[in-house]
Amino acid sequence: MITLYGFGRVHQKVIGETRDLRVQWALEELGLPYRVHPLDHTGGELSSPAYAAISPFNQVPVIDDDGVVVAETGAILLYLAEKAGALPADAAGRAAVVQWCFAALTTVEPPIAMILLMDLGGLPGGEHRAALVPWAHRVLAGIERRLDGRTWIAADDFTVADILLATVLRQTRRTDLLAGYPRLRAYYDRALTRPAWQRTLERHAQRLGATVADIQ
Ligand SMILES: N[C@@H](CCC(=O)N[C@@H](CS)C(=O)NCC(=O)O)C(=O)O
Repeated sequence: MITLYGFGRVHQKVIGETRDLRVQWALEELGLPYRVHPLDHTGGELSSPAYAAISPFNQVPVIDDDGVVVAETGAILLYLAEKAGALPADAAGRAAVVQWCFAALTTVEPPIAMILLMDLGGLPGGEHRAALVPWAHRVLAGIERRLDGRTWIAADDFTVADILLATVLRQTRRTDLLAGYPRLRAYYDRALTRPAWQRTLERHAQRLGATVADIQ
């Protein structure tokens, strides 16, 4: 049985934003049995020696699959997809999934995550935020081009790369950054109306003592 180490208590401001959602969505989507081990971040549980032993940076998420411990969201999602037989059979198809996982996390996410952090008050915004906006548009325009004639980002079928990209894009949901990108907007809606994401939101909200409306 897979154990997902996720948040059980975390600062109010980041409920609904955390990366354990990405792993839980993958588990729900792939139909793998799992349990969640809820950690109390506000109570310092991520800094405990027991958690440090499995999480190199004292962060969430981590999974433990009967002794196989994996940290880092992208690595976890690729591990789970491989375990579930949900990666393309051919090398080119697998490489495309890996490429788009990395693209989501290392090319698309940096400007978008920084803007979110500023909007949540975790970093000063102002001119710093203004400088990030053109960078965000550059990566969003690249995704818009990639989605020409495509339903999903890496393959004909939905893959874990879509989980990463859609959850990265979700960080823009309280901004107007996606306006002007019709393919991207439709892609985003297509991904986030999937039943597995809806189940993930419900379970996450329940665990964190919030409502789906609070975190959607
Ligand atoms: N590169 C890591 C980043 C993990 C990460 O930033 N986790 C955040 C939650 S989304 C965390 O645990 N924050 C609490 C802390 O750093 O104290 C991944 O993709 O898994």
